Amino acid sequence: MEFGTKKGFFGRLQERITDAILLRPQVDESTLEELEEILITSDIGMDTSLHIVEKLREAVRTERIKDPGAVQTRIQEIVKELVDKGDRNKMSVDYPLVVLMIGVNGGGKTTSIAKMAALYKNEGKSVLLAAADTFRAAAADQLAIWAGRVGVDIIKHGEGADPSAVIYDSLQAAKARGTDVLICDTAGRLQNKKNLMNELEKMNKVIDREFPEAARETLLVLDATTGKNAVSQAQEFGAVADITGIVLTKMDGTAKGGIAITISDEFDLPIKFLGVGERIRDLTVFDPSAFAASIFEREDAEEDAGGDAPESLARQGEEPAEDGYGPDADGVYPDGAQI
Ligand SMILES: Nc1nc2c(ncn2[C@@H]2O[C@H](COP(=O)(O)OP(=O)(O)O)[C@@H](O)[C@H]2O)c(=O)[nH]1
Ligand SMILES: [Mg+2]
Repeated sequence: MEFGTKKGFFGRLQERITDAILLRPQVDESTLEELEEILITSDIGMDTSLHIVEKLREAVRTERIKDPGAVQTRIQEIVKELVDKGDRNKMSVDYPLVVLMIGVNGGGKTTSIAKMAALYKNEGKSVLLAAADTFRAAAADQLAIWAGRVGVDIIKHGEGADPSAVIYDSLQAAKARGTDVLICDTAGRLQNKKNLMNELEKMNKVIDREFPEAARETLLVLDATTGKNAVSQAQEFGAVADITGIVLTKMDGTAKGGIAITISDEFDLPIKFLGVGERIRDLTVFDPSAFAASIFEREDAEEDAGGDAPESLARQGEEPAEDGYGPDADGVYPDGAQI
């Protein structure tokens, strides 16, 4: 899979780190200071950069690391520790499952919902989509087109409808049909925090009341190319919602992989998925080890941070079934659309 820059999520960062370490015969305090500067001037935030170097300094001291190669390995391990939230990096495996997708407009919510729907469908799960972004008619239409392509059902109301009413109807439908996974799209207006909070609260109340037995996930969708903005969105949405995970989109168009580390570290939020393109298959289940390994991946490296698409949602062991969702080799969907 391509990740936009041939050098992967970390772009020039990996080169700079490798040079800083490997050009020295031996690791010393000045190596660590240089590393600190490189990290701080990358898209990894100040606090997380200092955190990484602090852990590295401790390791160099206690483990008496002198060999540059060993430092590389240690950095990789530290990054893995920061992004590895164990089972929290995985989606709930309890069903029925209700997933609420939140995030600002343009972040990739609707597209990610379609991709997730395809993943679940591919695993044999029944999926229903709720078009609760009722702010613009186009939003529900866009979701309906994706639902058609993926081959899952959708519940939608007219423009301007109460989002919670859409959720309510979707919950009744999900219960009546025995749906495994209900994924709810929401509007991404953040201009008025109070409104957003009220709306999310209302939707959550409806779900709690109507479907208390369902497992829940609230995923914040963040556009990785927006760097620091994505970090402040994590903060703002985190203040109004119980976020259970992050979908980091547009990782194909950026070398700003560091944002995954910052968000994992500063907000203790698990990354669950990486969006790596606009097509239905361009979603990978986040793998902490593979992600950390990609820091030192060179241009010719075969591995990527997500593994082979389509990914399995299963925690382990279960192989996804092969069926014919999504575009053919030329990128043409069953409905003739081309993406
Ligand atoms: N390159 C790339 N584009 C993406 C990705 N995810 C979404 N997009 C694009 O980002 C734009 C906004 O996506 P959309 O799902 O409508 O965002 P929403 O407003 O949050 O629902 C669309 O043009 C998508 O095709 C991704 O992982 N990679
Ligand atoms: Mg949308």
